[in-house]
Amino acid sequence: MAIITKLALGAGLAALLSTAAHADLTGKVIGFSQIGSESGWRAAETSVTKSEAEKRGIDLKFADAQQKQENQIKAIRGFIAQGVDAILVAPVVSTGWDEVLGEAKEANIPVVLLDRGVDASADLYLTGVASDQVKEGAVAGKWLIDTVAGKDCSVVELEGTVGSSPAINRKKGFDDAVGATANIKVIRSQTGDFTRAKGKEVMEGFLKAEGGGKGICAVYAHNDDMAVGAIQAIKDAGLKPGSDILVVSIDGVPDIFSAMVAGEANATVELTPNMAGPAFDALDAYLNGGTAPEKAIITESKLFTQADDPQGEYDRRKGLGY
Ligand code: GZL
Repeated sequence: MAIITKLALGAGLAALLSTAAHADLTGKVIGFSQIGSESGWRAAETSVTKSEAEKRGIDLKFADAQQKQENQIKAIRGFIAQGVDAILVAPVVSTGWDEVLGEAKEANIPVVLLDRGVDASADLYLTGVASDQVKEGAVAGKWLIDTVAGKDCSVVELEGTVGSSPAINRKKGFDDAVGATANIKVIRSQTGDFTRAKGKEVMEGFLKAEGGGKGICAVYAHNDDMAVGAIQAIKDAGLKPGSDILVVSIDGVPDIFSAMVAGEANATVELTPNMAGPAFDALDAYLNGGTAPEKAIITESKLFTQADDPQGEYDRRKGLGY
């Protein structure tokens, strides 16, 4: 039974402490198979990973998969052929990894998963650094339950990439939370693939299907980028996001805080972009000390609303690689 190590640190503090804690990976060659740059959060994770690697003297080999699993598998095989010391993977979807992870294991190259999980045997990777994605959905659901305070509320849901662990888990957390109430109902749910453009397009469809939006009380988006797209669609339909239609999402990127300042978004659950710091610390202990980390390293999920100084949160994140 994998013991969960809880990292109760916010984004800034985690970056700070991992600098202090970083040990000797100088000269290590580490491959990083990144999903792509589909969202502001993903871009921040990439820039934070590169700066964390630089701080540690790591030779990071970066591969952008443009959100295609076959490109990730190709990149991982390339890292294996190069004989890298370790591999980081942010797996775009949960299934289809057993074979290539088995090849890395055969080559004795440790793999660390970042920000998403895989449906594969835990002995095929060293550890995974991610948030508790079910909890993120539940926190968003509880915020809505508390906010509507018993009033009837029809919600539309913008789901993440089909088959990805955050889409599966954030849906479960939110739907289970609101499903336990008698007044909140998810009336439509569709993937927006974690992007602004798709989030806007799907929200436009929801608004059209629901009498121009009159029937919609709230939108729950699995990430802030889809929420920002939905905000634009709501405004184009002549409604006020944040009041006519409540907006709750996940990630905590700067643009959701500027939307909160404008009164156009209501709540977000923060996801630290610094998954690499804990990943490199685990690799250091393993490669230099033979210490096997826990199988899951869980990062903090913190709710932010319009009451939590959104301008200050925007300013604080601007310098964090977004
Ligand atoms: C979640 C991460 C998600 C972000 C999105 O851990 O995988 O992927 O929430 C990103 O912004 O696309």
